[in-house]
Amino acid sequence: MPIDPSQPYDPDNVFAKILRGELPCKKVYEDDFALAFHDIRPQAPIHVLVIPRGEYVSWDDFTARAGDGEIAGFMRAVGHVTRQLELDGPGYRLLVNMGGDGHQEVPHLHVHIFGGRQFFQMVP
Ligand code: IU
Repeated sequence: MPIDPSQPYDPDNVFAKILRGELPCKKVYEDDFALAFHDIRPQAPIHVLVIPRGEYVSWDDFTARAGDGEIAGFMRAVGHVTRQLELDGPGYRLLVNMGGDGHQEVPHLHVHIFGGRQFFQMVP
């Protein structure tokens, strides 16, 4: 079920629990701004999620409320992960689902990194 993006941040959402170490994940990278881990239902040979450490429901919430340093640090972490996965050569796709129409299901901002195959067209 897609989330309602106007809801307040739920500190018990699944990604908050992963951040606190209460649930396991297959970790790829972490720093002061972000945690990256493999998606449990991969939709490509490489499917990694990058989430900010801060409590943001969505891309909209993040870009409205996060500080410039937090936004820059998070963006840099996404770039670091794509290079760590050696996707910068072959290329990759980034995706953020936002709110109901975007079919966002987990109410903590996450950037999807898809790689390991060619993506021929935008998925509408
Ligand atoms: P969405 O952008 O909110 O639609 O994507 C949520 C993603 O989170 C989706 O690809 C799930 O497979 C993934 N996921 C996960 O990796 N671990 C979990 O415990 C849960 C969802 I719940």
